[in-house]
Amino acid sequence: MRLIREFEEHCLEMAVAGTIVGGIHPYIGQEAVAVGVSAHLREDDVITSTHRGHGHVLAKGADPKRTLAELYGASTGLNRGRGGSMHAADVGLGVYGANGIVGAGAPIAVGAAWAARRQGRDQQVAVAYFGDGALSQGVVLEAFNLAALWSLPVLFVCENNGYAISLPVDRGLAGDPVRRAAGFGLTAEAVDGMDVEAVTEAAGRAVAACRAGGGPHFLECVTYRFRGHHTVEHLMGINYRDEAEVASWTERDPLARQRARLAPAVADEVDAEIAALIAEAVAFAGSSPGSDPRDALDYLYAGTAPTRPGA
Ligand SMILES: Cc1ncc(C[n+]2csc(CCOP(=O)(O)OP(=O)(O)O)c2C)c(N)n1
Repeated sequence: MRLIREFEEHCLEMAVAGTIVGGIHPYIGQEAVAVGVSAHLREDDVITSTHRGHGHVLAKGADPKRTLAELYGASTGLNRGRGGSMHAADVGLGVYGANGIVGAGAPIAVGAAWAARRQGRDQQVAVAYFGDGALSQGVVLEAFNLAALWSLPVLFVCENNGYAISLPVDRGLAGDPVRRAAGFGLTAEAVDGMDVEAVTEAAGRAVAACRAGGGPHFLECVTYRFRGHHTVEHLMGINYRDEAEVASWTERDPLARQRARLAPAVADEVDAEIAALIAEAVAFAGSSPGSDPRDALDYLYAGTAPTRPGA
């Protein structure tokens, strides 16, 4: 959690400074979800992520140096600096990509689980992360349906942070998320998404049941983003949330809650370790060459077809 928090604090500064171009969507406040779920994932398990994806990608084990380089647009980035914040992927690690299209990761996760079954990889689980706003996207409901129909090992993780951009969940979503998922036949429950131990416990049960052939599961993680929807909002000072509401969630900061459970010396050691990792990532990304614009069309197609004149 500390790695994700520090990574994103740095990214926010770099977005303001212009080193990271384009908006980023901070995950700060939601770290317990990605960490609690990832605690049970193996390297060959698959995740699909969202526009708010740095936490998911890092928690699955992506190299912080190459992830930061990706956001810097550097050629040493996870995707050679071509994807940036909203498209960070690491297929070898089962990270099938952050995704700027709300809900788009859910059918990809179902496809990955289906492919794993067809290829005899029965123990593999696919996790689809998405927000409360995605719960009303047709593709997510289709994904629920097919995963249940085919009893696939998919864990759907809904991070209910209370807002879809500025739309409060009680004005955008009819009914209850858990009941909505259960209506499709998914085993569904809600959990305190601000408590890493609660998420770890619930995700552990869900992932184990998926692996054991228990069909798809749904976890509603009730959480909150401490910052704006994205950096542009942050920079423009747009606000639609009540100060008292933000303060009451900030008191439930998952990092502070977990720190209180650790011996102070252990917490200090973790902090020092993370500070060193971030310093290393910043040095690596900062000294890496940028992507070459002349190669803009490379990697668009698989195979050997030339992608630029004369190549
Ligand atoms: C299909 C689609 N519709 C609309 C958008 C514009 N959009 C970007 S983020 C967002 C809100 C998403 O809210 P939620 O799923 O709750 O995730 P959160 O931002 O809260 O993490 C919307 C509507 C989009 N990117 N894709």
